[in-house]
Amino acid sequence: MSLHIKKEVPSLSKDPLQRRRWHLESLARKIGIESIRAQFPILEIIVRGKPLVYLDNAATSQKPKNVIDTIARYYQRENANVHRGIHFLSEKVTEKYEEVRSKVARFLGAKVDCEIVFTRGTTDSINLIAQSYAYPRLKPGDEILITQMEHHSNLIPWQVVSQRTGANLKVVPITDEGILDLTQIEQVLSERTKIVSVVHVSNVLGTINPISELSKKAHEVGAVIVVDGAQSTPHMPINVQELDCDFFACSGHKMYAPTGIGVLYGKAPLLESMEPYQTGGSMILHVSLEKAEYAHTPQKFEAGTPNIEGVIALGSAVDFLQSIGMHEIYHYESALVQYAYEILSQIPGVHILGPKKPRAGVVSFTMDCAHPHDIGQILDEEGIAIRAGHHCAQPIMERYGISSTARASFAVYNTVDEIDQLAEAIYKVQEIFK
Ligand code: 7TS
Repeated sequence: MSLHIKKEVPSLSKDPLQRRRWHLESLARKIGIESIRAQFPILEIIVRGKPLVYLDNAATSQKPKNVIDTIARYYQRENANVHRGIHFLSEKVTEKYEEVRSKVARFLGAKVDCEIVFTRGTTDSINLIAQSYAYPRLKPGDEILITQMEHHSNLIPWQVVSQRTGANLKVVPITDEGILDLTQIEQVLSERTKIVSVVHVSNVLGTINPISELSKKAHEVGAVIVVDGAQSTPHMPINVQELDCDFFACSGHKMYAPTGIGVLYGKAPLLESMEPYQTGGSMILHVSLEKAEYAHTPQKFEAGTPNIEGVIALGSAVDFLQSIGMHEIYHYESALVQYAYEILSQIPGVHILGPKKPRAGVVSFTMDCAHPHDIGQILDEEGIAIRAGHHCAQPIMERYGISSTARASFAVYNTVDEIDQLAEAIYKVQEIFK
């Protein structure tokens, strides 16, 4: 069996999938999909004789031309070190670097620029919190609360902190549907809870967690809340005031910026109260042979020469996102993910993980007839890039009694046609393995 999408006049169609398709096409036109796609040179490449269909955006997104140009321009015309030179180039690049800090602060809704620390990515940001905030404060008997749907980046740092401090790591389970049971959270939260660390959007289930509600509950018991925003920041408007989180971590490379650059947002008084994560050049006020007086946040957390090119290109990635609009991106991508969910769930023998709605970014699935790696390989022959594996979230796999899934993950440049091609290729997998 293969897929046949009927081309009819919208008002005449009774097929909900067909209506969803037309709706998506009209949203795509509104968002300017053709001009968006034209900004990504990599989308023109041919893979195994077919045009690339890139559906591995949760691993890393592709980069628009303005980001690529920014990197080239930086090395061709702007390169110098920041925060240490009095010459023209150094002053200019320091200015640009700090301008991006302000831009990111506005993008995430931070109150002041010094709440934005540049890191290597989400993993680095969470490790910074674990080492600089949690490790010096936690005592035996204290509790750290995470969920069963965390990426390893928001699990292992807390395992290490609890091993070193004697604090207990508590895990909120997920339901069969792949959402958090908020009543369970209330039962686990207590005065002993010092840190709640939770993923905003699951990279496997697509679940969107109710962060502001969780923040309220965490604050009621005097805990701080850390949000892993790796999979939410590229797909929806983020406002840390509305989320009322204490820390928020994200990765540039999943939001159209280069690899090796990320952000940690932290409330200013918390960051000021923390010891540095790393020490060395560029993070001090004064140093003698005996001791050092540290700079204020954020410099205190940016020891050594930072990823200057990454920061400046992150600024261009934010420009790209804002040129479309985060609300518009969320609206379009939600419709895209819903369409993918609907079309894949109609294929016999395909099982999708996570809730139908609301969901963001990803559709992970298994098939009765084929292993996820075989699915990935056959899709690759069709020029379609997806990821197969445990997605660095092995506790989720364990929860559902599986070892891996196939995962299609989306970005603003993906189209309804690409999802149809994905579905066609999945029918092909069935034909091969039946
Ligand atoms: N948190 C979540 C929810 C993630 O999805 C990822 C990466 C990370 C943290 C770590 O981000 P990094 O930039 O520091 O590596 N997730 C994936 C993925 O799903 N496929 O490849 C990487």
